[in-house]
Amino acid sequence: MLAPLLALLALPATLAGYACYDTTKAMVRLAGPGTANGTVYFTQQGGSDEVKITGQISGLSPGKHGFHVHAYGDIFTQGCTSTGGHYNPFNRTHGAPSDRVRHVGDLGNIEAGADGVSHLDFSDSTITLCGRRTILGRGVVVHDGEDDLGLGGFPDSKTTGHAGNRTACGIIAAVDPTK
Ligand SMILES: *[C@@H]1O[C@H](CO)[C@@H](O)[C@H](O)[C@H]1NC(C)=O
Ligand SMILES: *[C@@H]1O[C@H](CO)[C@@H](O)[C@H](O)[C@H]1NC(C)=O
Ligand SMILES: *[C@@H]1O[C@H](CO)[C@@H](O)[C@H](O)[C@H]1NC(C)=O
Ligand SMILES: [Cu+2]
Ligand SMILES: [Zn+2]
Repeated sequence: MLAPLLALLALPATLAGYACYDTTKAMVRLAGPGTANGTVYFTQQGGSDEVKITGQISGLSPGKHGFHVHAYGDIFTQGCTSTGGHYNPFNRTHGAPSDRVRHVGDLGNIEAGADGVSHLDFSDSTITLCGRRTILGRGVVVHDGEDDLGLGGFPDSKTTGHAGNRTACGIIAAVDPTK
């Protein structure tokens, strides 16, 4: 009696995390048009809705840079442009990672030090590596500018966070989780 009720209560959270049955791992190699490049890993333990994001990106200008999952993994047709807009399967407005209303792909900003290197080590429970709204096969984009998290008041604040040009991008590929 109780189990179906609990399942129902858990259903409406469309943006809440989606646990993978098995541990799943993915990586993205980021490269130009700009000077930045690097590698980022996404890891989701079996049974957990939390995706860990780790890695390093170098060649950035010091400061904050918008960091998003974009809708497509197509870096072939027109470079970073053909990755489309932010991954947004629920047609929401742009927001901060901590906002209830956000694009699934809204991972906020990464920050580079004076050496131009950004070390990534954070987690997100809205993106997922499995199920119908997996980020596998989609794109990651690093921007020249800072993501204003929807609050900047610019015409594109509510769609792109006014983060400016795309300096690097790559495709999220599944990798062997035991390595
Ligand atoms: C990656 O970026 C670093 C730092 O800007 C640079 O020295 C290196 O040549 C770049 N590597 C590639 C493959 O572009
Ligand atoms: C997405 O939302 C906007 C308004 O926020 C609406 O105009 C548009 O029709 C919606 N698109 C879809 C596919 O539902
Ligand atoms: C964005 O890129 C375009 C094309 O390379 C360039 O003309 C423009 O100045 C860039 N914008 C900024 C703000 O850097
Ligand atoms: Cu972006
Ligand atoms: Zn967004």
